[in-house]
Amino acid sequence: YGTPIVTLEPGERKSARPRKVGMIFSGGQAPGGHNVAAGLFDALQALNPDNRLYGFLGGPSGLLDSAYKVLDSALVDAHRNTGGFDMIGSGRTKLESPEQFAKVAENCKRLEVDAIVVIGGDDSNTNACMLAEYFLQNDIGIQVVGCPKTIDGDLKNQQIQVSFGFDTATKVYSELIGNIQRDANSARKYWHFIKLMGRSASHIALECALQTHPNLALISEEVEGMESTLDDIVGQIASAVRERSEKGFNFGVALIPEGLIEFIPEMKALIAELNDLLAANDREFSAIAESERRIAFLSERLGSATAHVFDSLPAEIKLQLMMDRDPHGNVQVSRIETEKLLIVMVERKLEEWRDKGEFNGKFSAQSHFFGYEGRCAAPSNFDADYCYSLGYTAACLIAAGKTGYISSVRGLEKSADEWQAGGIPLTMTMNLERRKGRDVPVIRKALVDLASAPFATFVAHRELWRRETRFVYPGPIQYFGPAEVADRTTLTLQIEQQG
Ligand code: FBP
Repeated sequence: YGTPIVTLEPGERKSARPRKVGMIFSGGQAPGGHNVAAGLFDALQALNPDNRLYGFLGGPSGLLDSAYKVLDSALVDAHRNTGGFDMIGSGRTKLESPEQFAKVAENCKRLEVDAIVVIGGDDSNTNACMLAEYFLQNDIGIQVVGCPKTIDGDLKNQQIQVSFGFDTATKVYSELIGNIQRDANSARKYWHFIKLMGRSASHIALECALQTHPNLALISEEVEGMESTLDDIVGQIASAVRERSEKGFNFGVALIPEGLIEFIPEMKALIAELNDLLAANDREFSAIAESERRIAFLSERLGSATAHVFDSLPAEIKLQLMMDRDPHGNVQVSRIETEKLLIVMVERKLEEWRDKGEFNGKFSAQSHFFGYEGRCAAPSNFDADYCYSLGYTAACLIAAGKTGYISSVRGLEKSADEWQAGGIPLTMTMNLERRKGRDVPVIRKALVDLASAPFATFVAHRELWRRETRFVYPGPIQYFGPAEVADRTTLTLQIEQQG
């Protein structure tokens, strides 16, 4: 705590002692991970050709099991500019207890690894910080450096402009949304409900909306801010369907952020109560095999208000809500088919209106979920350059003896030759949060800021996009051509920098 931000400056090359450095990918895939490895490898070779890079396999568990591969030039070269984390794999094991830290120390000591690079999101970098602190306090002499990764875009703050992978993933999704919009506008017979990954935060949905101008895009943070109920949201979508139908447009595109369900107050209360119920009745509940009995078991034990919400949901959604939680105790939102839930509920609402003579149009819907399509795409030029720079910078931080830092590259709105590389103390990115009854330091997930310029830009245009058909079809990622096309960043980043 209390260490300064550092920047890399040109200087004399000094000879550095040979080192062994370990790296892991932690959590979900994000385009550009292999370029982080390439940058790290190249910098280590430039610092001392005897340096060695070890890739621990399958994420944090590789550090605990001492499962690794030596990353040599043949392996690294074969993966440059490719998507995915398949060179060494990734995983979601949490590395957080002192026992685990001691095991990592023991394994690294045996291999003579004296620095670890953790490529991960908010939770993984929080844990990287704890690991660095543990090594310092116990005089273990292993350095830890983080790298900001996640397509979700929620690892950002005053110091970190964007996590890697967000740029490529949103460009891939926007291409696909554009293709669907073109189809919708050609056939003119379907409403397409498209759920987009992003876990809790709606950065991906917002960026894709800015890129493609759909008729509707829900932003979970706004839903929470306005305390909208499920019925409000369904009403809002159904009204848009009716409004467009009255103009002869029986088609449209609606974007739905993956985490929406957790931001609707009554659903949030339901999920919280289900979490408690499932934890308290684990054994009894696991012994029930039939879906209907599982549903009844929970319905009988919920409070009356939450039971009412639960009972109103289609059976598939009830079952999805009771699926296993992830290792962080979160509902696996990628497995809850919110897009289908909304289609069913909008259909019901429109039928009610039809019976009352308030709707006489057509509504036929298709559902889609875009997530895995974009997480391992070949990195855009931006992500390829950004990731390589993050990896190269991580090696420089290690060579400079830094620990508890996150590799940082700033000025990303400018061209790559003007970027500023350096390191941010991880503690500077942390806040105290109450978890399981204790105040613990964590890197806070950055949700969409409703006072931000990107959100304001969206709000200024959404009515027009809803009423009319102003679709934009961005097409595929460009790798060659003028820099303003091939190297352009996300609209979120551009608008944020313009203020
Ligand atoms: P990270 O936060 O680990 O980068 O994961 C991102 C993400 O793609 C989320 O958008 C999504 O909710 C989740 O991973 C899906 O997890 P899984 O890969 O385990 O299905």
